[in-house]
Amino acid sequence: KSFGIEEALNLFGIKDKNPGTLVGEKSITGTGEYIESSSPVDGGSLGSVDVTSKEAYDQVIEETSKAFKEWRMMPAPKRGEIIRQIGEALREYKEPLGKLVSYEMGKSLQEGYGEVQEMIDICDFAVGLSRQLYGLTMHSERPGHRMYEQYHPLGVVGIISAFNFPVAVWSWNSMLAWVCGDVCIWKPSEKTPITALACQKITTEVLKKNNVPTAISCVINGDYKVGEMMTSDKRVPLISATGSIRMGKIVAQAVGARLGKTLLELGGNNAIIISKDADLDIAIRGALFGAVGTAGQRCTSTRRLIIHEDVYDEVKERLVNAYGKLKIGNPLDQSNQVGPLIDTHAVDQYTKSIEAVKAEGGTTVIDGEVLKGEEYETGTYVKPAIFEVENHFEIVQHETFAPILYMMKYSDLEDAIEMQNAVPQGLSSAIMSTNIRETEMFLSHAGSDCGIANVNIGTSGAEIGGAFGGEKETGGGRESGSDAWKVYMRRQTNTINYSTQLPLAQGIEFDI
Ligand code: UN1
Repeated sequence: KSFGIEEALNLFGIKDKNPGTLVGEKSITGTGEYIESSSPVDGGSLGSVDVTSKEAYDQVIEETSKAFKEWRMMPAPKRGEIIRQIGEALREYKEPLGKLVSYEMGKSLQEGYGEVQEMIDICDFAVGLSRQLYGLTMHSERPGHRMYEQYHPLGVVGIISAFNFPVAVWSWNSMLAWVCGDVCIWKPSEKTPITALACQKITTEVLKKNNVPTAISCVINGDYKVGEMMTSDKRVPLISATGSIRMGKIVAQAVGARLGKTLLELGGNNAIIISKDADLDIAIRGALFGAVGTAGQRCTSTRRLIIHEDVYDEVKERLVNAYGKLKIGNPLDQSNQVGPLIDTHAVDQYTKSIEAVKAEGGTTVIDGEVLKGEEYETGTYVKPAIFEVENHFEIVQHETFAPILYMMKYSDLEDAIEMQNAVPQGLSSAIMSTNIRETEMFLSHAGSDCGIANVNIGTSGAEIGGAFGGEKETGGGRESGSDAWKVYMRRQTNTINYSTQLPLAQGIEFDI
C-alpha cells in the first residue's frame, strides 16, 4: 500500500475485519461472512466488512425509524447547521478520504479529491436549501378559505450506490434527505465498502458532537440480497438507486410492487455531436476527458462521437494523437491520467465488447489491449480504444463501463440528433458548435432527449447545482441540485376555512 494509504485507513479506524452494519457509531453483528475490498490499483487489501443479516437489518430499521421521530421535529435550518458542520469535517478530511477513494475505486488522485469536493459542494447547497423548502400558496375558490401546500419529511430513505462514485452519490442523496428531515440507510457497492465506513465515521462524529441521534445515518453491506431487504420493505418509502439498467429494473419492480417511490440514476450512452462549426480545440479536450476520464467508468462518460463529415478526418487524427500521449498507470501517481478498471470482471466486459464491435463490422482506430508487465500485475489496466461504427450496432446500443469510444459520421444535423437519441439510454449529451442555429436546435423540443444537454462542454463533469439524471432507461430520477429535494419529501395540500359557513366545493348543496 503506497502513498499514505495505511495512515488514511488508520485515521478512519479501518481494521482488517470491520463491522458492516452501522447505526450511527454503533455496530451490529451481521452474518459473519466478510466481503473483502481489494484495490484495483495494486491488488492491496483495504480490509473486509461483515455482511448484514436480516436480523441486523431489522434492528437498523427499528433504530433509524425511532431516530426519525426526533429528527423530523428539529427545525430544518437547524438540521442545515449540522450539514454545514459535516461539510466542514469533509474539508478537513478531504486529503485522506480522497486518497482512499482513489485507492479503493482506482480513479486518479485528482478525481478522488474532486469527488470529495462534490460532497462539500452538496453540503453547502443543502445548508441553503434548509431555509428554502418552499411550498406554494393558492387562492381558494371559496370565501373565507385559504389554501397552501407544504412539504413534510418522508421517513427512511434507502440509498444504493455504485462503485464509480463511491462516496459523492451517497452525499447527494443523504445531505438533501437529512435537511428534508429524513433518515438514511446506505448500502454502498460491495466493491467499495471501506470508503463508506470512512464517511460514516466522519458523519457520526459531527452528529455526536451536536447531540442529535446518530441513528439518522446507517450503513448496511452486502450484495443484491441485502439491497432486496430494503427494496421489498414497506418501512422504506423511498429507494434511491444508482447503477446498471439491469439493477434498476429489478429495484423498480420490487419497489413498484409495493407502490413505493424510487429515484433511479442508471446507465448512459452519452454522445457528443461535433459540428463543422465546432471549436476543435474545445471539442477534442471535451471528448478526451469524457472518454478516458475515470477510465470510462462514469455514468456520464462519452461513449459516442457523432462527427460532421467535413471535420471527421481532422478530429480522428487529433484524437489518435492525443490518445497516443495518454499515461496509463497507478492513479495515485499524479503523472498518470488513466487508472485501472474496477476489477477483472470489468476487464472481461471490455474485451468482450471489443470483440463484439469487430464482429459487427466496426473498424479499429485504436485497438484495445489489456496491459501486462510491471505496474500492471493486477490485470485491471486497459488501453483506451476507439472504433468507427454504425449507431445501430447492438454493442453500440449498450453501455460498456470502460474506455471504448465509438466514432460515427454525419452530414445533416437532424440526422446527427436522431442518431444521438437513437439509443435506449438518455443521460447526458453535448454539441460542439459555435453556430447558434445548431446549438439552439440541439436544445429545442426536437433536440437531445437526455436529462443533460450541454453546449461546448463534454458529457461528463456536471456541477452539483443542477438536477442530475436522465430519461428513458436511465430511469428518470433527478438527484443533487435544483428542486431534486422534492422527491425526499411528501407533499400535502391544506385547505383552511376561517369563515362561519361551510360552502361545499362545486356548489353542492345539502338540506340539514
Ligand atoms: C456518475 O457517474 O454516477 O457529471 C456520476 C459527472 C460527475 C458525476 C458522475 N459530476 O461526471
